[in-house]
Formats: sequence, structure tokens, C-alpha cells
Amino acid sequence: MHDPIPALLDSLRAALGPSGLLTGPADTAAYVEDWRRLYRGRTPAVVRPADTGQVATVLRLCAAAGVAVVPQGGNTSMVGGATPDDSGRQIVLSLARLDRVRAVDPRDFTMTVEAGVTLKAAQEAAAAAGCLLGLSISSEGSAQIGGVLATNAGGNNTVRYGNARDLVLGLEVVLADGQIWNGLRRLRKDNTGYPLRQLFVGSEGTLGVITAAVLKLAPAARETAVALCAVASAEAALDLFGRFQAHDPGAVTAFEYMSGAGIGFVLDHIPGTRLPLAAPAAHYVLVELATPRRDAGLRAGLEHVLEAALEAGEVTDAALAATEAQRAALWRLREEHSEAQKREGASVKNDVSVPVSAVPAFIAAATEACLALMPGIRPVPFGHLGDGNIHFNLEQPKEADAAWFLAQDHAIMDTVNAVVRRFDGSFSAEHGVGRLKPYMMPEWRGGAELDAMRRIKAALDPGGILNPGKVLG
Ligand code: 2HG
Ligand code: ZN
Repeated sequence: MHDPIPALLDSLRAALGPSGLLTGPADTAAYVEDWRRLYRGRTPAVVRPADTGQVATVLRLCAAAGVAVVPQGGNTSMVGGATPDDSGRQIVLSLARLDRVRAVDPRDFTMTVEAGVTLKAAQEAAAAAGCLLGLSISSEGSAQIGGVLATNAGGNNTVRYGNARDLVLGLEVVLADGQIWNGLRRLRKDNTGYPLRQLFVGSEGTLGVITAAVLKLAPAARETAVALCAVASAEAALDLFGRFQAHDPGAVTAFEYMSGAGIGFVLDHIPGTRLPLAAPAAHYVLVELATPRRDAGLRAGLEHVLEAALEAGEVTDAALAATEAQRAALWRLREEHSEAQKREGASVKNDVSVPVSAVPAFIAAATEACLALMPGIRPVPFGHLGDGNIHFNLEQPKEADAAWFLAQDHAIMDTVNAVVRRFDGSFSAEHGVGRLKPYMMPEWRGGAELDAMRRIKAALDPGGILNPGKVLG
């Protein structure tokens, strides 16, 4: 049979120039393995277009050759969403060179950024213009805007600003056949037909390739107050959230829960971290308040709420950040959870959501179910309590073999999901479906919903070249 790949590589090289194409195994190695090291694929080439026009050329050529394309940003997927399979026949399309901030407009409170700009660089560009990009995730130093939007990332500030999709006003997308859709509109109102941009946000590269976006900004914070609290239980954490909401709901920008296990792993494995409390606890909360208002007295408000919670026995100890360095150190204890867990050993992740009020009961029930399934398994629940998204991660039993443990991932995930279902939750709150979870889709989204998704996929990508095997399987 005729193999279209050699001729395709020649055309790609001619179109992109030598710096636009990597083919040697040493050069492509970093692109074919996911961050969690769950999948290692193979690829004939990683293409690195320099602009939207070149992305369009890549897709036109690949579509004509019938060769699959796996879009990739910062390669921080938790579900293998950006990794090629091991057929050696899927081209990796890196968006990293599309790294320009095209505009920041503080009057409109918008910014226009290309797909390869890291989330952190976008935040910094917004801040330089006196604005705030209200999206923050642990991997923001590497995660790129294209991937952040293609996966509808959530993160720490969802409680205040929503998910990635809530921040998108416009998109530029290259379709599977190479057509460019310029939808970079900066409008707050635009009621003209199907909201296509929302179709691409969260489609995980299966419907089109996002090359640029217009993002909504907010006024920069004038005051910020952050505290790490030891709390008596997950219920107490929820009660504390209620107190902050009652005190000043508009000020809560993050409300994160962590367990003693997770903080313990961070302190054990991440150099330079320390617990700024008198003693370790079984449950913690990291709360951040921020406001653009002048003289809002956030710190006094924080102290006031914490005193009442201390008196009620919900909070047992707390450390308030007095400087920006202290604030960063407190956040580090939260943001290093994934890395610390990875260093501790193999883990199975369950990125689930339940109604906020059900989080404590969910954690208790899921812990019980997992311990019944596998004695010695170590639950590490942490995450975005303020929006109901808990990472119910499970670390391998101490002496267990990592490969043996990972081979049970479906049994473990199914056990957690059975509990999630009892609370009317979701099996993937923010990490998406990727390559890890399409097998869950028929059970959770089957019938009319999955049928409609398949029809949309067939309409926009009739050749099935965009990120095959992801989301819909
Ligand atoms: C976070 O909230 C990320 O830090 C990663 O979503 C969570 O490692 C995880 O499971
Ligand atoms: Zn998260």
C-alpha cells in the first residue's frame, strides 16, 4: 500500500522550512510522552509552525494526505490529551512558536493572545497593563493558552472568575481542512447564530486547532490577603467557606482544600517548603481574598472571619501572609501537590466534581470505598473546594509495585466514580477526557448527548484526522 507520510514530510518541510520540522527521535522525545508518563507514543514528525497561516498549511497538507494530527501546547495534560499513539503515524502539531501577545486593551478589558503564549506570560502581560487575567492553574508556567482553552482549564480561581470558557470572547481557529476561522471579536454582546467559540473550547483538539483568542480581563486587585489554615475536618473547611462567602462573597478568589497526606508529600519531596503552623494537621484550607476596591480592609476581614472560626473550633491554627514572598510560599504548598505526588510514587487521579455542599460527604464515602477495594491505598484528596472540584487522587500502597498499582487504574477510577454518581457529580471536572477517559463516555454521556457529539465531530472533521482516540475514543 502507498505510504503517504514520506511525501507529506517533504511538503511540510518545504512549507515550514527546516526549523519547522523535527524528526529525529532525540528531538521528538519530549513531545511523545505525557507529563504523567502514562503514555509514550511515536511520531514521524513534530511540526512547529510559526504563525496561523502555517498552521493552516499543515492541516491542509495533512488532511489531503489523510494523516492524523495531534495538537500540543505545553504538554501538561493530566489525561494524555496531547500525546500521539504508538502507531508512529500521527504528526504532533506544536503551537509553541505562536507566542505573541497581539494586544492588551485596558479600556475594553480584553487581550488578544496566540496559542503558544504560556498562561503565566499572558497573566504578566495583563498585569503590565493594570489588568487581571482571572485564570490560574498549577501548571501555568508551562501550559499554553491554546491548550488551556482547548481543554477548558479550570484551576484555582473558578470560584471567582469561572473556567477558561467563561473568559473567552473570541477565537481564531484552523479547521480540519485548513480553513481559517477568524472569530477574534472583542464584543460583550454578539448574538449571531451558534456560539462556535464555545464548541472549540473544551473540544481537546478534536474539532479544530485554536491559534489565538480574545480573553476577558478584570480590574487588577488592589488588595490581596492569603491564609493557610489547619481545619478540624472537611466539614469544617466547608463551614469556613460559608463564613467567607457570608462576609464578603465578591472577595473570595480561591478556596482550596488539602489533606494532611498531600501537604506531607509536599514537605517531604519539594525542597525549600515548610509548614508555617505549630503542628501538622489532617485537613487544611488555603484561602485567598482579593479586590480591586480601595481601602477594602481585606486583611482585617480575614482576621475577623478566622477568629470566629477559631472560636467555633473549625479552624485550629492559621498563618497569614504578610509579604508577597510569604504569599508565594503558601501557594507553593498547594501548587506542588502534583509534583510531590509524582515523586512519592504511582498515583491514580480522579478529577471529579460534586455540588459544593456535598464535598465533605463525598470525600468520606470515596475514602471508605477505596480502602475497601485496596487496603493500604493512600487517598490524597485536595483541590478547589470553592467550586466543588476535588482531586480525589490515590497514591499506591507504600510497599506496592508501581506497575501493578497502575494496572488497577480502571477498578480504582470506577470505584470513585460510583461514589461521584451518588452525588450527581462529574467524572472529569477540569482535566478533560483525553486518552485516559473516553471509555467512561458511553456510561456517563451516552444516548442523545454522545450521539450529538459524534455528529458534530463528523461534520467538522469528516476525515477523522484531528486528535484521534481522544474524548470520543
Ligand atoms: C491542580 O489543581 C491540578 O493542581 C492538578 O488540577 C491536580 O495532580 C492533580 O491531580
Ligand atoms: Zn485542579
